[in-house]
Amino acid sequence: MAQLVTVAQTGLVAVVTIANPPVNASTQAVRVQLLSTLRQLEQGSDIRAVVIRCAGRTFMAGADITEFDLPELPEPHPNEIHAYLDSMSKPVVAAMHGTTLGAGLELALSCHYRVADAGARFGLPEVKLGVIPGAGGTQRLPRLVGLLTAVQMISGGEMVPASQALESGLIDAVFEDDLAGSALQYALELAGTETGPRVLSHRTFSADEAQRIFAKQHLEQLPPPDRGGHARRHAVEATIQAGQLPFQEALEEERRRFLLCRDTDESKALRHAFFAERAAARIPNMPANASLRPIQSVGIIGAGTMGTGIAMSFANAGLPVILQDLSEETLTRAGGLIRSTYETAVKKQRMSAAEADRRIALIHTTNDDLQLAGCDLIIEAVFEDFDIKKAIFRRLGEIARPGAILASNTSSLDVNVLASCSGRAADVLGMHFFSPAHIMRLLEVVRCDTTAPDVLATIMQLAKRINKVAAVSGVCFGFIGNRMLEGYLRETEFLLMEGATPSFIDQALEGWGMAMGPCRMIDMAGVDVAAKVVLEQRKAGRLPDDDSYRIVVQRLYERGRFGQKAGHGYYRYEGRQPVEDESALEIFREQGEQYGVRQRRDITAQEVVERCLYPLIAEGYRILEEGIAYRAGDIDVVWLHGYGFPSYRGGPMFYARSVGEHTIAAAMERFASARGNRYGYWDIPESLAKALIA
Ligand code: 3H9
Repeated sequence: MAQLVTVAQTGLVAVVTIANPPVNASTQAVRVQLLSTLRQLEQGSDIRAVVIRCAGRTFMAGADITEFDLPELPEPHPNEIHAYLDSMSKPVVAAMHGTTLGAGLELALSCHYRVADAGARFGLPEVKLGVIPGAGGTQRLPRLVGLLTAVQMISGGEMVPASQALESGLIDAVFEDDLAGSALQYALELAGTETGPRVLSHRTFSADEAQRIFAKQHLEQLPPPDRGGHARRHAVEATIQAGQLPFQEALEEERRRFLLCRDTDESKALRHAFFAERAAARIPNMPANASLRPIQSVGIIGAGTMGTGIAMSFANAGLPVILQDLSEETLTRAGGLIRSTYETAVKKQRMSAAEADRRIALIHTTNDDLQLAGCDLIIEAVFEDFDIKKAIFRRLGEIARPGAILASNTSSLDVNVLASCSGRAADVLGMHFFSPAHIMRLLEVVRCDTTAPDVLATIMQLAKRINKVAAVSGVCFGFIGNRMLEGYLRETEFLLMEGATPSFIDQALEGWGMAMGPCRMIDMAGVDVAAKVVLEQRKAGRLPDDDSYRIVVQRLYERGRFGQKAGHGYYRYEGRQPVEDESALEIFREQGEQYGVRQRRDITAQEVVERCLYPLIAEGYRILEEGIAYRAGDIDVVWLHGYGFPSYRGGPMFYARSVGEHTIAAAMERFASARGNRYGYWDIPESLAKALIA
C-alpha cells in the first residue's frame, strides 16, 4: 500500500501529513493509515500534541466521491476515526490550507483545535452532491458555531473564507504565512501546558428559541424533495436534531439519512454532473504534457453587452484586456457598464473598492484595432453578421502577432469559414460565451476542422483560469446548445398555435425544473435576436425551407414585440413581470389558423414537457453520433451551465438514461403518428432507436 500518511516529530509534537493528490480525498487507504497512525501516537510516551496537515494544494477536500457507488463505504468509516479522536488524551490540531470540505471539515471538527492560513476556505458542500454530511458534520458544526450558522452552511453548501470562519468560531487562529511553522508552534505551546483536548461531541447543545424558529422557517422555504430539495431537507432536519437527540443517536440518524440520500436519483444526477464537468475539460488523445501558448493579454473586438461581459470575465481573473470598438458611443456605454457592475459588487460587499478599481483599470478601451496587435488572444464579439465577421478575421490575419489565438464568439455562424478568412486557420476557434458573459459559467469551445491541438488545449486551460466550465463542440448549426434548443423552440411554437398559452408552457417546464420556460427565455434574450437567427439559418439552408417554420417568433418580430426590453413579446411586461397578453394570444391563434393547426383544449403539462424535451434530447443523440461532442457528459455540461437545465436531473443525456431511452423513443413514435412527421421532426436517431429493439 502506498504511503499516504507520514509522521515527523519536533520536540513533543508529532506532525501527521496526509498526501493523497490531487485533493487529499479521504479514500479507504487514507482512513486506514490515519487511524493506525493516530493509535500509535496516542501510545507514544514522547508525544504531547499532534498536528494533522495535508501536503499539496489543499487540506482534505472530502470523502472520495467514487466510493459512493459502492454498496458500503469501505472500512474504517470516517466516524471511527472521529470517535478515536474524541477519545484521545493528547490535543490534536488541524492545520488547514486550500479548501477544507465535506469529510475534510468533519475531520477538522473532530480535531480539538483548528488553525488555518489566511487563504483557506471551509464548507460542507455535500448537498451539492445530493447527500448530507455523513461523518458528524451536522452534529459537531452546530455545537461549534450555533444552529443558525450551521444550517446556513450545511443547507447552502457554500464555502466560507478564513476571516469569516474565525469570526464564527469555526477556527481558532489564522496565520498570515508559514502555516506549517505556525501550527507547529501552536501545538508546541499546547504541549507545554496542561491544556488538553476540547471534544465537541462531549458538549451538550441546545439551540435557543430564535435559532429553532429560523431553522424551521429555512426548512419550509426549501424546494420540494422531488425538485432538488431532497438532500437539503434531510441536511437541515439532521442539523436540527443536534439539539434534540443525544450525540451518538443523532450520529446514527445522520448516517441513515446520508445513505438514503446517496441512493436517490438526485444524488446520482449531481454526482454525474460533478464528474462530467471535470471530464469535459479533457481533450481526447491530447498528451498531458502538451505545450500551451502563453496568454497574458486579451483583445476583444466589439464593446456591446457581450464584449463588455467577456472583458470583465478576464479582468476578474487578473488578465489585462483591450476592448476595441469603432463607435465612441459604444465604448462610452461599455465603460459605464463596467463601472456600474463593479460599483454594485462593492455596494453588495462582494468585493473591496480597491479590488474593483484594480479590475476596472485592467480594461482599456480603444477605437484603434492596431492596439490589439500584441495581444495573445483576440476574441471577436460583434453582432451576428457573417460579412462583418469575415472582414474582421481577414483583418486579424493581417494585424495579429504571429502565434496569437483568434476566436469568434459567434453563436451560430460557420467558424470554419472565419478560420479560412484569417489566413491562419490553425490559430482559430470559437469561444461561445453566454450572456451575461461575466456571470454565466458556460463556455462552448468550438473546434474548427483546422484548429491546432495546442490552441484548443490552451483555451480549455484558460477557461478554468477565468472560472468557466468549458465543453468542446465541433462546427455545426448552433453548436451543441443552440442546435438542441431548436427542436425545443419549434415544439413550443406549435403548442402556442394549438392553444397553449405562454404561461402554461413556461409553468409546465419550470415546474419540471427548467430555470426559465422558453417564452420567458426568448423574451429576455430578445425576440429580434431569435427571429434573425431563424431567418439567417433558413437562408443558409440549415432549417426547413417552409414559411410556417418558427413563424410565431417571426410574426412577433414583425410587430415590434421584441420581448422584455420592448415591454412586450410573448408576454406583456409590467416592469419585469410577464403578464399574459390577449394580443399575443391572438397572433398565435391567427398563425394556427393560417397554417391549419388544430386548436385543442386537452394539452397537459406532461405533453408540454415531453414534446419540448424529447426533440432536444434526440438532437443530443445525433450530436454524439456525428462526433460533434466528445461525450454525452459534455452535452449535459452545456445544458446544466448554459440553459438552466435542473442539476438534479443531471442534464438531458443523463435524464434520457434515467427516464429510459425506450420511453423516449416510444413517445417520439407516438408523436410522429399522432402529429405527422414533416421534415423528420420526430425521426428517432439511430442510437436511440436501438432502445426500441432492445
Ligand atoms: C463528503 O465528504 C461526504 C462526507 O460528509 C461523508 C462521508 C461518509 N472525491 O475540481 P478539480 C477530483 S462528500 C474524488 O478539477 P480544483 C476531481 O474529480 C465530498 N475525487 O480541482 C478531479 O479529478 P480529475 C465533499 C475528487 O482545484 C481532481 O480531483 N467534498 C474529489 O478546481 C481535481 O479536481 C466535495 O464535494 C472527491 N471528493 O477544485 C468537494 N474532489 O483530475 C468536491 C475532487 O481526474 N471537490 N476530485 O478530473 C471540489 O469541489 C473541487 O475538486 C475542489 C478543487 C474545490 C476541492
